[in-house]
Amino acid sequence: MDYKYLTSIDSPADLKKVPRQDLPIVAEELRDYMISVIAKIGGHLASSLGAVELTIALHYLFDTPRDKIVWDVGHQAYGHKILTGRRDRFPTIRQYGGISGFPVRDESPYDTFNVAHAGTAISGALGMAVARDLLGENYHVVAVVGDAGLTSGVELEGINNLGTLKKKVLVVLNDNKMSISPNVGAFAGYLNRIVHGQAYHRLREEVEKMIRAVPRLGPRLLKLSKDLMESAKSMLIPGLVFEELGFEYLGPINGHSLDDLLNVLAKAKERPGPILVHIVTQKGKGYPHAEKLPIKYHGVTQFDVSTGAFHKAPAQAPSYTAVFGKAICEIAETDPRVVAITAAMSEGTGLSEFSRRFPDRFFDVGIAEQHAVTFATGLACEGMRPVVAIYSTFLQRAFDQVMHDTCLMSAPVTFVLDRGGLVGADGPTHHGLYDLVYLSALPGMVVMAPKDENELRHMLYTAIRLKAPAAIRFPRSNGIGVTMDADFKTLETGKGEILREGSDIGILALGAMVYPCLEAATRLDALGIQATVINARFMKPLDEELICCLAAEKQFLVTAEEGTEAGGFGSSVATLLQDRKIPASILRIAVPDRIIPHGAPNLLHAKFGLDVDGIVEKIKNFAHAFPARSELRYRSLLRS
Ligand SMILES: Cc1ncc(C[n+]2csc(CCOP(=O)(O)OP(=O)(O)O)c2C)c(N)n1
Repeated sequence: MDYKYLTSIDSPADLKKVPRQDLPIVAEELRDYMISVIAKIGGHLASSLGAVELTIALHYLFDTPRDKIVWDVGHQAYGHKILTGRRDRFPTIRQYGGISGFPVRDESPYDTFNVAHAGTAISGALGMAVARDLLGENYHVVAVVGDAGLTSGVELEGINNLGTLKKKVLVVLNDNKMSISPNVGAFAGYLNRIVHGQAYHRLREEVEKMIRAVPRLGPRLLKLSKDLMESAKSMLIPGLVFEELGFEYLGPINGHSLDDLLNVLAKAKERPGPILVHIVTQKGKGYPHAEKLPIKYHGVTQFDVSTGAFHKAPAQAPSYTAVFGKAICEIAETDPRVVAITAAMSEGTGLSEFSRRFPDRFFDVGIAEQHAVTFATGLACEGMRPVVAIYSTFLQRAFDQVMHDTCLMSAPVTFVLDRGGLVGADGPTHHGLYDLVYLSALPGMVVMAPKDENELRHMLYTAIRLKAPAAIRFPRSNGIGVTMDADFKTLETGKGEILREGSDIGILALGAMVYPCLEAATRLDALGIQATVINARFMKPLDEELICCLAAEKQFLVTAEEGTEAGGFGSSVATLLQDRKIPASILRIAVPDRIIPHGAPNLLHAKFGLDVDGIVEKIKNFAHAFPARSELRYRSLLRS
């Protein structure tokens, strides 16, 4: 497509030069550009397509970046990136060294707040508005929130606070009825009723039914009630709840009509206090395949623009997600106590099949990780065996609930943490690097990481049978391709597995690091370093006996984990040996304690020395640095 405007828009100032009646042309070009780029490199697509007109209207009307736009989640902000000077860099989005898939302050002054976890927009915007007023400044603050993000606890806390502080903040509610899958919950129902005016119509029907039941007076009263209801209509719909909470409410309006958007937002801009503009949009708008299958096009890999077909990678082993999804169904078939809970991620966490097969035992609680954990704990208190499937990064939000509710009551809740480790393109907000640390800090929590997809099945089975909270974390990847056992096994808690024996060094590997360490050990053989490799299985409790014996026997130990080095598995091993007064040198292979950028997982693994080459190199260098280590060790042991 030849662009009439897009190629000359390098900032919102350029956008403002476009005649208002031609803005739909910009919308069309923006969509075309987004689709053509994302088809080549993958990324979040459907939400950004739905927010195109809103993005144009906001930058057309407001004086950004002086006026602040705070996006919720930020996966819908691709258009915003393109219109704010990043058009040429857009093809690098989510790739190592390229621009981020989410708004990031360091990247652009137009990105006012770092986002990616849902629910933060209103709180962030309110903070900015309060700062603005305290500092005597004068600019607009706009929070853009999706209908699913709106239902998250943090967002509701923000609404609660904004409604009382009465600050001048414009909240745009972008209602497309979708989370990643269809939005769920009572609030979603309320928004739907606003859009369709059902609250009013239902009340009207109820009143009419009651009046008809009154003998004789019925017809006359009916006439009177109709008049009354008509005049009360504006009180009943729409947005009454928001009005009651201290907001002005405007809407619902068509979020794909630039005229409607510009008119209503211009009005909203002038209002003195909190105002909520409710716009209705379609996820995937403008790309028929995404309109039809918005869940599939929420986040995409490469695809063919004309057919919409995804480029399939050659068949590999099943993903950990898929293996979990199948295993929980198998276990639930024979154990009626098993229930599954997701916080708006049924597809991502592999629970779709469970939701179809066990609808009474499946709960999508919406973007509500905190509630999910406490709700699961309640279920566990009364005899159920809840499995809470949440991405490692999103469970961070429910840390207090895991401690205060699950752990303090020793409730048998199983936490299944997908995306443990480096997730790749989504970057720092999504890397699951902290779970091993934050979960193992909690008393009574059992923390496991499978070496392969077969072990994941046994760990799930084991966790569900434990009388304690347990967590299983695994990476966002395909499994190893191992043969699957027909039956489930209970693993002994806190016991590792010796996979290979070698006389010089001991490698303690956790989860996804086990196979790379095994391969590294084979390579080290050729360099004259014989390694024992242990599959640690448990981050907590540690296999103390095995670790202590290994430390006493070997020249040095290596710990390997795909998690942050600060307080992780390596630290736990070091602390154990220190406490037992066992002298040991430990090489810790882990992710450094700093913010890890986005980029393809294999690139990041190589960068931090977590791939086979990196492991070999690190061990080789460590061995060279301590040539006399073994003699030292034996002498010190003889002394003790
Ligand atoms: C705390 C948290 N949980 C889960 C997610 C995963 N997630 C990303 S986008 C999304 C749906 C957002 O829907 P909505 O807010 O309505 O925005 P839309 O994509 O429809 O524009 C979810 C659940 C997240 N980003 N943050």
